[in-house]
Amino acid sequence: MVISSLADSLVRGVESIGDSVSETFFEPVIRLGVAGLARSGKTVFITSLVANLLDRGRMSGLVAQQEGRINAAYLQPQPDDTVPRFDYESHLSDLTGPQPHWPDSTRAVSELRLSFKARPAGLLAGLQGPRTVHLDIVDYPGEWLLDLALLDKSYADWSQETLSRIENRPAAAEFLAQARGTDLTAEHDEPTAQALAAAFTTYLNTARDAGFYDCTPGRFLLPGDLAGSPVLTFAPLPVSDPSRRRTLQREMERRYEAYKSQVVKPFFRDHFSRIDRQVVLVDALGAIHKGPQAVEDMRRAMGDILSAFRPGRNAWLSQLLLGKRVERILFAATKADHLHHTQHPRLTAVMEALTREARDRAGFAGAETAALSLASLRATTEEMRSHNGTELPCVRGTLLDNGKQAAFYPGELPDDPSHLLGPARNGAEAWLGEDYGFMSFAPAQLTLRPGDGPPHIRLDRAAQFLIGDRL
Ligand SMILES: Nc1nc2c(ncn2[C@@H]2O[C@H](COP(=O)(O)OP(=O)(O)OP(=O)(O)O)[C@@H](O)[C@H]2O)c(=O)[nH]1
Ligand SMILES: [Mg+2]
Repeated sequence: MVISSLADSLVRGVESIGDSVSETFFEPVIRLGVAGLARSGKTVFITSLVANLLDRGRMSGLVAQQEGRINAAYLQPQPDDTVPRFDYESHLSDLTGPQPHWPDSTRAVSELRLSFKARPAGLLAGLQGPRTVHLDIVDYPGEWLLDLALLDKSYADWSQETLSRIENRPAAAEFLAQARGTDLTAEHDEPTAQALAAAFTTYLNTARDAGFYDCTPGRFLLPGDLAGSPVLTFAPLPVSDPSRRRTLQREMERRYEAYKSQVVKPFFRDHFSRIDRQVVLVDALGAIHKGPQAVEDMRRAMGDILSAFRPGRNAWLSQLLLGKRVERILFAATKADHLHHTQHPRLTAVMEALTREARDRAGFAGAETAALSLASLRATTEEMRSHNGTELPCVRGTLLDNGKQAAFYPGELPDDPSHLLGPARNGAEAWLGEDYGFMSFAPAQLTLRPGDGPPHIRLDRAAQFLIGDRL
C-alpha cells in the first residue's frame, strides 16, 4: 500500500519532470511581447508578421528560412486560457480583403501562438530531426509599461510630478482648474472624486490623441471592466500636508495605492515577467510630423519604457523576475513606407540615436537592443517626380480620406539625427526650415502569389533579430 502509493508518486514525479524537460529542450517557447503607444502599428505588425511567418516567400532576411530549415509553421491554441486571442483572421481579412482597410483600434491585451517545425542549424542538423518551437505573441499597450514608474512613487510625489509636467498643456487647463479648486481636507465625497477622475481621464485621452506619450496611469485609457471602479476613480491633486483620516486626499491616496497593487502589479506578474523578447513599436514619422515637442516626448518615453526592462531598477520587479530577463529588445520605427527607400537609412539613424539616448537615460545594461525602420504592410510604391527642375523621391498610394491616388514628397530627413533631436531637446516650437509632411494611405489592393505573405519592409529583419537565433 505504502509502497504502491510511493511508486505512484515517483512515477508522477518522473512524468512531470518529463513535461518540463520536453518543454525546455525539445519544444522551446519564445514569448514575444509587442508593445507600442496608441496607433503605433501593433495590430498591423502582428497580423503581417504572422501572415509572413506562415507564408514565408518574402522573409529571406530570416536566416532559418533562407537556409530552408523551416518545414512548417501553423497556428495553435494559445497556452493562456484567460487572455483574449489576438483576432488574426479578421485583422488579416481587413488588410487583404477585396476592400482593404486598416483594422480598428484595439488597445487590449491579447495573445496568439504560432508554432514552427524547424531543423536545427549547424552541427546538430545532421543528428536531430525537425523540432517544434512555439512563438507566443503577446500584444499590450505601451502605457502599461510606463506604469511601472508608479510603483516607486507615493501619491504625493506622483501628484506633484504629474501636475508640474502638465501645467503648461492647454488640454489640461480644465482639469487643473478643477484640481486647484478642490478642498483636499474636506470629507471624501464620491461625486467630487468622480468629477476629478473624469476630468483627468478626459485630459489623458486628449493628450494621447495629441501625441503625448506620458499618459499614465495607463489603465485610465483602457478601463475595460474596471471602468467606474474606485481603482480608476482618482486623480493627481496639489497635496501639501500629510492626509488626515476620512478626507478626500486620504481616499485618493488609498485608491492610488490600490491601482498600484491591484492593476499594475498583476500586469507585471502575469504578462510582463514571462516575456523573453520584446519589440517596441514607435511611430517616429508621426512624431516628426507633429514637431519637436512630440519628438522630445517620444525620446523620454523610450527611456521610461527601457527602464522597465532594467533588472534591479525596481526592487519589487527584480524580486518577481529573480534573475530572468528579457534577452532582446527591438525599437522599430513603423510605417516606413511613407518614405522613399533612399531616406530609410536616415529614419533608422534617428531611431538608433533615440535608442542610444534612451539606454543612457535609463542607465541601461541588460538585454541586447537594436533599432530598425520597417513597414508592416507596405501601402505605397516609389517614384521620382520633377518639381522646379529637381527630381524628388516620392511615394504613391491611395489617400485614406478620399480614395484618390496621389504621389507625395514627405520632405527630407536630415543626414545627422542630432539636427532633429537637438532642437527637440532644447524645447524648439517648430522645425527650422524643413516641414515634414505626413499622408495617411489606405492599404493597397493585393494579389498575393501562393507562398507569399503581404508586402512589407524589413519585417524579415525584425523577425531575425527577435527570434532568428532560436529557430
Ligand atoms: N502606411 C502604413 N500605415 C500603417 C502601417 N502600420 C500601421 N499603419 C497606420 O497606423 C494605424 C494604426 O495601426 P494599428 O496597427 O491599428 O496600431 P495599434 O498600435 O494597434 O493602434 P491601437 O490599437 O489604437 O493602439 C493604421 O490604421 C494605419 O493607418 C504600415 O505598415 N504602413
Ligand atoms: Mg491595435
